[in-house]
Amino acid sequence: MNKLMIICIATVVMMSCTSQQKAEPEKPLAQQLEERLLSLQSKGYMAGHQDDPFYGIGWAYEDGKSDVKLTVGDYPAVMGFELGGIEMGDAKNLDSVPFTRIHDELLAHVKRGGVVTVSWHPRNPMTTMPHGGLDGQQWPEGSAWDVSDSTVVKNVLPGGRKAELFQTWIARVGDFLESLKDENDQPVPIIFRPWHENNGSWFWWGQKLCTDEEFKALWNLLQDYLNERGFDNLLWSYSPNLDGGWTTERFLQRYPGNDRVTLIGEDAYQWGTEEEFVEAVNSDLTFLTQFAKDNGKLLAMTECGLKNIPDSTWFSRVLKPQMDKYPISYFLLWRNYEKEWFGPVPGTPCGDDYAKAFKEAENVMFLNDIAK
Ligand code: BMA
Repeated sequence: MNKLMIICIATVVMMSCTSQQKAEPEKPLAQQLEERLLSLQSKGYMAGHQDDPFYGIGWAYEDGKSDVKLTVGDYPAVMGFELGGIEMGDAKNLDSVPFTRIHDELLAHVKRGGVVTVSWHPRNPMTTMPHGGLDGQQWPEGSAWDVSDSTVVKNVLPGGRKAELFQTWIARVGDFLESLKDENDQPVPIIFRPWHENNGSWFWWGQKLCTDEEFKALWNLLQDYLNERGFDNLLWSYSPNLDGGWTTERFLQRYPGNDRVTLIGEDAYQWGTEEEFVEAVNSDLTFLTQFAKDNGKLLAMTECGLKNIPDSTWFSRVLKPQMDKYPISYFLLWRNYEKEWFGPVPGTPCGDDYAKAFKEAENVMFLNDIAK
């Protein structure tokens, strides 16, 4: 054997060792996302927007368009998508966005390096009709906001009158999530945020609509079902609503458990005065920061905003200073729907204020700041 052959054999042996080392199973996608979010936090927090690529103020369904992009020249780092209606097998969600479009835009955002989060406002399984909303139902009858009956959660649990129907609903959620595959036919990481605002009583899974045990059983039913289907790409997020007075005891009453949640946060809108909002947000984020730290959880402002932004300095004066104080991973402004908008409106004073507050800030990340 000459020297060259020995070198060749040695190289092949070394290479096969290295490839064996590399053959270790990949970490679950949700864990990879968790680690990415943790590492991004060293630079600050991400800007997010619900339904960002679908429509904005004065436009709808124009490829590549986004009110955040029109305002600051870049997409938000985080985009939120909504599944309400998928449970019925509807072609469009409750906000009239075609599911095919949700599918494509969610994947497009992941492909460009963005982070995605998914919420679900399912109809009321006790009162909804086959074509929910279209058979003469009066809003909110039959919707997620139909709180006319406080036995809904109990009835979707095993043994309940709607248990079987509910199984078909969560199966459709599973099917849609399963369809979210990249061009290599691989699943993509998703922050999944079901049963939100559960400390309020405006959804059928809310505080006064079910017991703590029923709520937890509802959470577990959906989570266990999706886990059994093998999803390892869902990073589970628990987000009640702005409260203003969390105590550990009360927060734990409906908290699904450390083994079931990776990210905690809350939905915080300024519906009343600025002073009340600022006080409640600070009280809650102080509590949530400590809880997240003690329990090894990520923290985010999972929804927020001031409806129609009547104060054009709100982003810089009210929102940004509060977000700066806490170790949040992101904040997600709700959708820019013609009749009700929460994100920046391009070419207006609130848009300029948003750009000045967030785009020019060192500690706030948009897509290009996080894309690999
Ligand atoms: C709410 C509003 C509704 C919408 C729902 C789900 O807060 O924006 O108009 O249907 O979220 O996206």
